[in-house]
Amino acid sequence: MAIGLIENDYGADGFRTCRVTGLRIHRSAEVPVKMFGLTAVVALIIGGIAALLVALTRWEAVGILGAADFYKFLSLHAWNLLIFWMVFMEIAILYVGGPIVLGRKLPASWMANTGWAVMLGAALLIDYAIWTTAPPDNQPLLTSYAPLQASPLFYLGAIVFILGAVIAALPFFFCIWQQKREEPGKTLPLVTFGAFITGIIAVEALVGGLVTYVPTYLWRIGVVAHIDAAWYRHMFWIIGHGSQQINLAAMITVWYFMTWLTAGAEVVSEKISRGAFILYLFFINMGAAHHLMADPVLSSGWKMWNTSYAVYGAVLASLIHAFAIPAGLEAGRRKRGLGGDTWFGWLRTAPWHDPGFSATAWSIILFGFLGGITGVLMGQMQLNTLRHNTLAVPGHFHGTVAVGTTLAFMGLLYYVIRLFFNKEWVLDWFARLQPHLYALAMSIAAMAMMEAGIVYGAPRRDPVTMSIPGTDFSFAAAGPMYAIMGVAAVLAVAAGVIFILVAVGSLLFGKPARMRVPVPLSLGASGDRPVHDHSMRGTFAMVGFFLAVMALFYGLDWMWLSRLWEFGG
Ligand code: HEM
Ligand SMILES: [Cu+2]
Repeated sequence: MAIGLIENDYGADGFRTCRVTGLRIHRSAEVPVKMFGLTAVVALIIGGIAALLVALTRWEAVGILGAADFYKFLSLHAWNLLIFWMVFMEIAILYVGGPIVLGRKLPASWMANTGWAVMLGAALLIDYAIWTTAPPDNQPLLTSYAPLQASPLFYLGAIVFILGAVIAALPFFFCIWQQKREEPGKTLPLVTFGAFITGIIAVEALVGGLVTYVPTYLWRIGVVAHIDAAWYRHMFWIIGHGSQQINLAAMITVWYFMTWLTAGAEVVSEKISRGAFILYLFFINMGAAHHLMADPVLSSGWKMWNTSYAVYGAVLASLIHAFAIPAGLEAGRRKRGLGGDTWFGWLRTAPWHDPGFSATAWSIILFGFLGGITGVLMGQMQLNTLRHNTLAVPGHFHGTVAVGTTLAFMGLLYYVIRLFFNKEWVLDWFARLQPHLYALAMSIAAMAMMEAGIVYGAPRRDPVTMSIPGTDFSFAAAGPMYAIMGVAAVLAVAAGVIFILVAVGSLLFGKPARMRVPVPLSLGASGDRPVHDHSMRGTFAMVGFFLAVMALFYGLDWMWLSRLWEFGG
């Protein structure tokens, strides 16, 4: 059974031609994509179960877990979703963006298998360490802040996982190197270029992870006597924030890929989109400083240079992609004669019933409005104080990783099932509904967290949600927000369950895929005009609206902050 799932009909040279995209796919690249994709889905299941328990605890009317279990499941939630679900998917994305888009073999594919096995072993070790953590050890949560000590196995697992990811990423770089040697004059396709930038950012982050976790492990097992807490925080965010940069760059690469594949998008300006990826390369790591805004050790000048100047190079890059991708969709569809000559016909007639498209489209829209706007605001030194350590912080990053990135990866997986595993989706109707339900529910959950954090000051990482023990301080007023979050969380988990049922069900029981070239990939009547010659007015209107919303919340945040100052006076 498993062998049947992994294999396809390849020619004598190991290649097959994808009947939908026309890409030439080599076995050495396709098999690892499937392995990494499947493993990511397993992590999604574990992290999703933990999500339900954690959310039902924060919904104080249910309050399902006690404090010790809360932190155990919160740690499982964070590591299985933010690290394992994402990183296994990202390695798969490197192989799609590299060898598969280039029509090449994956060189040294044994390294892909080795990397996968090492990462899987490490992931199991980390889950085991979290599961068996007992005093005096603490649950690591995502940040494993020293000098609070976690299980030694946890640090070991983190190191091994990082090494595994580096091993798995290497064949991708070999592939790019071979391509450039054989065809030095040819530029890489944009998706490959995006994957390449993702890969470089990933290596930087992973090296930062080793710099953090190797000394911390040595300290934990007693080889090193002392660990400096400020040093740890500073180093940790190289990987802590760095892994979010990987998520972002990988997600944007998926956006370009999936809007092309499912809806006929084109790249309106290669130069501008590539330029935006390059901006990430230089500026995005400075964003790491936004995690240290309240840190007493670092100077204000350091914080401001990084978060109020340098990081806008990366914000600019995101704004460029936020324009370029919808514009490519609009112009590409207009070129194909899809949606008529109205402002938004191209969007209205887009394949919203196709979960590959709807997941991608919601990912783009909601990442921008929920994750992006709040991220820019709270990455700003003064406004950060409004949200610091409140539930608004998880509210923000569920807008980015739980709504945005997770939806994009789900959308990609729908197509991995169809195009690589060659299976039609089972429960077709549920599959079509799933991205919409998940997008809606997870957005509401994220917004309720933001509201609880900003308006009521509800703390993050706290199972005792109604009061601060030993004080008169009560969060009772936030009760309705916790309830909204709880109900939305249950719905979001339900949408996650549907995704798993469709994914696993299709692999086991799906009919052989019969999907043909989607209509959008063929050209319409005006297809001979270059893509940038077509109107993008719908996109201009939408990004104008987006910028207006961002300006509005920027103003609101400053107003709220000024109200806080009144308390002090
Ligand atoms: C059904 C989906 C999800 C629900 C209902 C959910 C809910 C929650 C809740 C209630 C918290 C605890 C907030 C606190 O007390 O501080 C949390 C934390 C967190 N979640 Fe999620 N989540 C979901 C999906 C995801 C996904 C997909 C990711 C990553 C890809 C993710 C990453 C995290 C992280 C990193 C934390 C913080 C852990 C820490 O503080 O160390 N979540 N989530
Ligand atoms: Cu960050």
